[in-house]
Amino acid sequence: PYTEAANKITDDIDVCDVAGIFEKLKQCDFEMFEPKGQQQYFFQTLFHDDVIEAISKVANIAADIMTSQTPNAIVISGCGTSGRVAFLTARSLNKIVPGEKFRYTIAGGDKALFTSQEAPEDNRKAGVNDLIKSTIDDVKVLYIGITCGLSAPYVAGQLDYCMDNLDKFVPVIIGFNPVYLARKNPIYDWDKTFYDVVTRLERLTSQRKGFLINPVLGGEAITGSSRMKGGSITMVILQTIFTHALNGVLTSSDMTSQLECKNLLKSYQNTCRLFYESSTTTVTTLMTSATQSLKSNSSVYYVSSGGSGVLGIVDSTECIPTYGASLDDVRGFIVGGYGEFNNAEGDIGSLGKNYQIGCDDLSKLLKLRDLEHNDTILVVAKSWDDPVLNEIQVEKDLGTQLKLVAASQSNVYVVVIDTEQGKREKNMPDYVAKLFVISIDLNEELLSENLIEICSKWIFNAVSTGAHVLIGKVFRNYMVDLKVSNQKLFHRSIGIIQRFCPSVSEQEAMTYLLKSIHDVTNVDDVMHRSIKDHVLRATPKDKVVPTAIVMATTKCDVTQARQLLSKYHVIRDALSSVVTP
Ligand code: S6P
Repeated sequence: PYTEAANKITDDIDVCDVAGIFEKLKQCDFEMFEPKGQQQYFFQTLFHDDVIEAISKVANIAADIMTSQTPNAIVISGCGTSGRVAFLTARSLNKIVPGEKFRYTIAGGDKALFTSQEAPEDNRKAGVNDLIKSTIDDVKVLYIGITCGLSAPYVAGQLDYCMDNLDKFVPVIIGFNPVYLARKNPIYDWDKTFYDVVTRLERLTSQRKGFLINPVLGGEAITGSSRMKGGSITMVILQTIFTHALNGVLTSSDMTSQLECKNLLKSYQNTCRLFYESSTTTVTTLMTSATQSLKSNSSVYYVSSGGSGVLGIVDSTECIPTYGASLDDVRGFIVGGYGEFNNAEGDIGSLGKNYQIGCDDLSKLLKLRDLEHNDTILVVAKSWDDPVLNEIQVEKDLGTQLKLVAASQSNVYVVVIDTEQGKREKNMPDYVAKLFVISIDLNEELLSENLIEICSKWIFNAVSTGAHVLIGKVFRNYMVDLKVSNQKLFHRSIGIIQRFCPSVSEQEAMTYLLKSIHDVTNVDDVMHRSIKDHVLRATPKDKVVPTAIVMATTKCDVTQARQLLSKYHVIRDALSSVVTP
């Protein structure tokens, strides 16, 4: 699948400096709109007529639901990043569309907004239950399931349920593979695969009873890390659908409607270009600071307001499963805390520190940090009027902790995304030494909030990705030390082993993986177990895939492989010592 393919652009990202990493991330993001390489000739891309047509049709249905008086709803759903983007979208639309018509479901519930909950992704029954629960009182429902890889069982279950109940549901799937590359592996406790379910949807599309929006984007910068391009283009598509619906799409002809969608998508492409053109110094400086923080066992803290605050929290959450980061490595905070975050389950801060997301929580935390820490605090403001700037614009004498840290050794960076050139920057307090302005000239009044928000996602994604690459978490463009915590990651692990040991077959790669998961020299006793069992055993374990790679490369046993790995602090160094280029 394209969503699991390594991207040639980032083949050597692990040996690049900050400028090189920034350039590669930029090239990869440009591909969202214009994929390079052969796939553009064979598969539909974002601007393909079929994609635009589907977006415009879904916008029509959304407009209908948004304006109707009957109890109708729009449910957006997904796992991991896809579910978080679903939440972000529903949250912001409920603020502007009356009637709380937007709902989200995410595998693992609201906990999954802040921590990685990968096992529930494989639970298709939980998907169905969550969907039924959130739409119990509704007559008509537009269901938008997001699964970048066309693979998540949680979404498959919901989609199938919608197709069994077409009198109530209009199902839509957003993903980034052609249908024939949808996942064909069996789903636990079910006789259907994702492929079966999505081909059923494909048949419905000709009758306009269902819709499939699946442009190909080119591989992710870090292989399989769909939080990046996948998450961004999901935002672009959802925002295009709903902006178009809000624009009064019902009154326009098909042709006009499609043209308007195309123009909206072009605004994002234009913003992406402008963003990368004007942010090199800012982002590379931030990457360098974040790298130094992580290297010295210190933390990176993001602080923002509104949707950008949510995106900072989302980015920090993803560092844990993507890079095996600790809970403290990268954390996000939002101005106004839970009151502003506005998730369905409300304040769940009592569950632990990772659920504490307000600026007050950050202030308390910083009080406990001693001055030896070399933290990076990144404040992203969407304009000169952004409330986040008040968090740092306090009188020195009032002494908020955020200010105190600014005055200490910590690095406080303030980035203002400035779309109103000419409206001068307010006086920043003199302790904010590091002020960066990313100037983007936007003409799109209606979209501008969304366009700026996505820029903040690109900043957070680049900083966290760059820093983790620079501390050696990535080998070539693979995150090899992934947690094998669900079916998708189990299969990805087999692919990674084969990538670094091309002489081993898929079956052999799986054997090495099982040896590493179960700590055995002979897999006969474990081979027959289900993938679910293997995943359960693998989830709490460290270095499962690197151990398998060392075994496959050097033909040693599991104990010897672990011994070799224990000699190195950095996985990249360990694997470079055994894998020949
Ligand atoms: C990816 C992220 C994951 C995925 C999740 C859903 O970078 O860490 O949490 O979002 O696995 O994937 P998909 O393909 O169903 O959208």
